[in-house]
Amino acid sequence: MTENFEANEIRGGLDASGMRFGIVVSRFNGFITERLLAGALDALAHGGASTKQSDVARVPGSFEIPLVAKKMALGGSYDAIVAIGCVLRGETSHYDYVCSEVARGVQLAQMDTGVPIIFCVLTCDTLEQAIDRAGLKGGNKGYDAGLAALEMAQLSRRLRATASSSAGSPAGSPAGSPGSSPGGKPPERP
Ligand code: INI
Repeated sequence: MTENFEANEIRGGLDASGMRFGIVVSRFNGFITERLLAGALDALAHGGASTKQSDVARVPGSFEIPLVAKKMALGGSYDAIVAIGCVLRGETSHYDYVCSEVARGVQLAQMDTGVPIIFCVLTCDTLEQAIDRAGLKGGNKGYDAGLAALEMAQLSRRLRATASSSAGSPAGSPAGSPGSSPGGKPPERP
């Protein structure tokens, strides 16, 4: 006889209730990054988030994003963070250094802290390509990042709730580690 085992699927939805979001925005190529920020805030509003549920930190350039994203994550009060920047290829290898360090730094920051950090750093050859991705032909990548933040925030909460219901510890608290609270202790390193 065959039995029908159904897997328990854990998904993140797009409901922002009770969530807090941190957004780091680079001022370099602000013409693009401000549009991406508007798109991200639009997506969070789509999930029901009021502007009071998000804090925006501005940094000089994309290279500075990972440190500030990590500091926000370590604060323990955000369910997800969105990292917004725009790097345009110039005539030197500067572009390659900034691109690789911001990508590596953001990934390290989210792996170190356990807080989802959505990567919304455009890396384009031309300004036209960036414009297309900040509200024209390519849609708005900031909006996509906002949706990803909603989904990852909720998925992380659900995973924490699942883990604590099997371990018998408190569940459903925002950000970071099991049992952490807004403004509380920084999440423990995994
Ligand atoms: N920062 C960007 O965000 N985008 C760029 O295209 C860029 N370019 O081309 O130089 C850029 N440079 C600045 C860099 O991110 C740092 O702010 C700077 O090097 C100071 O650390």
